[in-house]
Amino acid sequence: MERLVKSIQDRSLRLSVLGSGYVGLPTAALFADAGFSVEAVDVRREVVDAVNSCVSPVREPGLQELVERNVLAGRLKSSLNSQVDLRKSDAVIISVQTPIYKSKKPNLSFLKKALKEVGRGCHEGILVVVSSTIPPGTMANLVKPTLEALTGLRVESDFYLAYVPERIAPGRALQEFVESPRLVGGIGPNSTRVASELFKAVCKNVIETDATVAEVAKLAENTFRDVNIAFANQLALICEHYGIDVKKVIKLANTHPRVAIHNPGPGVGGPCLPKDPYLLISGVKSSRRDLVRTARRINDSMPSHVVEMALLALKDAGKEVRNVKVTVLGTAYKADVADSRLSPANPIIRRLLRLGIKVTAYDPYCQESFGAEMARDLHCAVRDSDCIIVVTDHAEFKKVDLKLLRSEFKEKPIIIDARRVFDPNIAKTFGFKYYGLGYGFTN
Ligand code: SAJ
Repeated sequence: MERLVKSIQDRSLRLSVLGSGYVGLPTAALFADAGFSVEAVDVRREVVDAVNSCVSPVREPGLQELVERNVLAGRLKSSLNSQVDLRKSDAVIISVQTPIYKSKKPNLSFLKKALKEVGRGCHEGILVVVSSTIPPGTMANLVKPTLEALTGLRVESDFYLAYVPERIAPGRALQEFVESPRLVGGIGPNSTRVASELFKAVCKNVIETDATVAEVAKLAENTFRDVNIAFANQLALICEHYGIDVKKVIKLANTHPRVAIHNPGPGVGGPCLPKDPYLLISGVKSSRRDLVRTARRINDSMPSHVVEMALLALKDAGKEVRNVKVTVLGTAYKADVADSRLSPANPIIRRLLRLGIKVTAYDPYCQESFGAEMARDLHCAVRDSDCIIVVTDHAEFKKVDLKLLRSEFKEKPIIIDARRVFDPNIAKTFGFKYYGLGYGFTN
């Protein structure tokens, strides 16, 4: 163990990172930048080729420079899984996806495949870290027995095994990787010690715990956020009922020193929040998970609510659905990222299209249109439009000059503001019918 610790301190440790996606590639690049020799491994040849030619296949602020600098310095290289010999690595970080099936049950097939590969290269003294988000108990009941069975080695005495969940949000990945406190949960104290030493080379604050606590804590963070947003969404519907503004309500409630309600929106998207609550509850009986499931159901119902708002508004304006054009602003799942994974724009656009509505989408960062026509800029997007639906709160949308834009629209234009980016009074002044999520006023 001391040899491994020393190789971390003098940076002679050779690290492999399995999975070069949104989490794996920043991980590999940051460890390379800290002075380690790092191999970023992936099954996709285009990813491997891109990294080796100094191009980051993941769009994330600062990552391109980091990849380029470290590939040129010879500290970072990328390889296909089939080319990797983990026997040459002193440590491996597993950073593969753990999606859920349609049934909402965890799909651990990518992790199991990675474990097989690690099992082949596992040798005495190696440190194996899992960074993928996993259901509670996976380290103790799947990862540990699988690796021990494949290698004949014992965790803690022959090799080291820890769970170190990632906490990085797209758009701020590099900064958060370094600055957010990092949980390090070893299978035992030796594993915790070496994993902790490794992550201290990059992360400013490392908190030691055990593997199962770290697994539940990681899932608890995202589930808490999902439940909080579900509450904000339900509050928005309550405020619509009472004809008051949820923004004012939340602002006032949050002046209480122990209250911090999140923002309502058109739905919860992205790679984590729609899935992690299901990982948290996957192994427990139904009487112990109803809050989490209800929150998921509320958040999943928000796209439908937004479409209903639009249909009512069109009806009120006397517009026939088969003759209207609706513009969706934002296909990214959240503000200022080029990432449309599980974006609420998807169910909103697809439902509008199914109703026979002509839909145009515009997003300053994302090319994904979910079947709508994609406009190249805002003015093209709203030209001859009857209604805009704000799905993503990109900074660009908050700065929109409604006065300037007004002439592009057809008569009696409608704004469905599901992110509350516009001032309702300004919108009304320039002739828009304004409907905001949780804004319980009719025009
Ligand atoms: N959203 C709301 N209202 C809010 C906040 C967010 O509707 O008040 C929506 C967003 O628009 C988006 C979704 O929720 O559609 C998820 O966005 P998010 O800001 O919660 O962030 P993610 O999914 O990009 O990242 C989360 C983060 N977790 C927490 O903040 C607890 C991040 O730190 C994790 O690293 C990441 O999940 C992950 O990978 O697990």
